[in-house]
Amino acid sequence: MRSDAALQEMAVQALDSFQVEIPSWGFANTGTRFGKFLQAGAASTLEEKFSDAGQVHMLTGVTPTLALHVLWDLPNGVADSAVVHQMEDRYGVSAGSINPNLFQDQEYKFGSLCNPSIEIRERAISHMLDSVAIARELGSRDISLWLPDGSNYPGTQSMRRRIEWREEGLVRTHERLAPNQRLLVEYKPFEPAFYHTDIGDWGMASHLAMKAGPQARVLVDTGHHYATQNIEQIVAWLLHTNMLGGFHFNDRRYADDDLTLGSIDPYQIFRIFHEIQLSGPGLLPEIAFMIDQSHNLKGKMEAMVQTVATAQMLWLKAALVDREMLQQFQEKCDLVAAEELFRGAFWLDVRPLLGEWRQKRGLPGDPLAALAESGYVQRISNERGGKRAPVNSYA
Ligand code: RM4
Ligand code: MN
Ligand code: MN
Repeated sequence: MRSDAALQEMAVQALDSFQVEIPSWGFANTGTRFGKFLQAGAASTLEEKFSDAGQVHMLTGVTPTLALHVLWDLPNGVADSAVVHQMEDRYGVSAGSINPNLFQDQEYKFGSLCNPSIEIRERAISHMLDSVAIARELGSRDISLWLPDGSNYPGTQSMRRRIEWREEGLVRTHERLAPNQRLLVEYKPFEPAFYHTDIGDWGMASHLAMKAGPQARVLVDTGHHYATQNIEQIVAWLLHTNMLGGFHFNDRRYADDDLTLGSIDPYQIFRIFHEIQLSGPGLLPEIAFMIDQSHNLKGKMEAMVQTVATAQMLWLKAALVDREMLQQFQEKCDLVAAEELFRGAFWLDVRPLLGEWRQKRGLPGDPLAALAESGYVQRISNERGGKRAPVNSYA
């Protein structure tokens, strides 16, 4: 049995090492393809997104960066970097990963980097290069690409030629990276295309990242798998091959539902965190933990704070697995002892440990309660409620 003092020490180490990036689009009005329910407090300007992110960071202390989506947040490209810098200074949060947007413009109806038209492919590559330039200007390490390309009907596109086009686009993007930058390649099995997706799974993403160059890695979005897939095993493989670049965290019940992390299956995130912690702390700076959620019904500020707190809790639980003992049980094939030890850590109520850690750092012990008490949501709802906020159109 480990002593309370030992557990506390482990908890401090684990929590000190954990940070997570929040997405600008998590504060904006989004919805499903059937409709959007607008929220009075939703952010519609870059400044409002930074302000919301600043609040989340103030309450939790672990979200120092904000992921930006180029077309939504920097519609004028590199020229908007100066405004972003002002926002960073004003709200105490820095620009995080830069997300190119290849899914919105009418030109991309039949694909972007994989479009049969060379003009459209060039346009997509030039957007990728702009994104690299924006990231450089903002001091962001990661360019995080989700490619929406695919097709809806068998025989209507050459999957093989599209592989070549995609490889070319990624190689050319990689050539522009500064030495400290990375290209993250996300995968998703379907949607918006329903027959084939050009980067459909982690194997395709791994291949493309390797082909692109040494600074490319795979991004795992926890919502982008078929229902029965063993995501932690994918993570174990990506760690083994040194191809894991980061995560987009969210939860799902059916598909890419973008629900609050841990709301449906917290055990899965625990299992993923366990695989990462098995690799030791040295690798952590190489793994970008990011949230990718959109809340159609739930309050956006509350959802974000809830998510960050859940991520911390699950990270802490995974840190408390007695890995040495687990290994002994595994070697002896003592199945029940191994399983009980493993899920025993998951059953632990770590909220007191987390509360103590927060208080020692001058943070509110219960950030969700502190958010409610602060009146921030009420204030932004009053201030922003009258405006008709632009609505991001993704499902
Ligand atoms: C996609 C994917 C991307 C995200 C967009 C908005 O399904 O998860 O990462 O940027 O949604
Ligand atoms: Mn994602
Ligand atoms: Mn998604």
